[in-house]
Amino acid sequence: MPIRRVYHYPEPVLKQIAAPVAAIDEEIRALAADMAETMYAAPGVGLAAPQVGVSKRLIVMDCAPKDQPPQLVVAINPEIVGREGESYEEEGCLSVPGYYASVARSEKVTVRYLDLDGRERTVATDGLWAVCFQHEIDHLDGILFVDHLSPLKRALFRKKWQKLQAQQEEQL
Ligand code: K1U
Ligand code: ZN
Repeated sequence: MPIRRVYHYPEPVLKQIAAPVAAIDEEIRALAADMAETMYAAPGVGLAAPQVGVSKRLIVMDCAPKDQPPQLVVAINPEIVGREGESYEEEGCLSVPGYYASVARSEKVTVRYLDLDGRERTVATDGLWAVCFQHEIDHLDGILFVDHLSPLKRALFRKKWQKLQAQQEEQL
């Protein structure tokens, strides 16, 4: 189960609308296993297939608190089927390392998806699970959390990102 490269902004694959998974076969099982390992190694609480360069509708997540056992969720072709309330939480993204910002999201979301056995599941989520589902499903639609920022904050982000990139190039 190799750890895969995480693609960073502004890689074009992060802007594409990912294709539905047509069949849950060995390739999809291997991709899900690699993504879980990549997420835990990062470390992160979620990862979407486009972030490892695969434009398919598959996400992995584990938002269990650190003092509780891991709770890996693999969601294939996930869809938000219900929303309630509003929340405003700070987010990060493994594809935009070093940048954090508060984003307006629904407070609770109900999500329908297929698990790795092809069973349809519907889960009602809140807290970090709800934020993470919205963040990861956005990735499948080519949307990054910085796309939710106001035009002014997005312009500041682009400036800061260019600076971070320049600093990294200096260090190489
Ligand atoms: O999709 C991603 O880029 C993963 C991202 C998911 C996410 C983070 C915060 C709010 C919503 C969605 C991350 O996991 S960034 C890393 C992170 O936030 C984290 C890492 C370790 C422990 C707890 C959080
Ligand atoms: Zn992300």
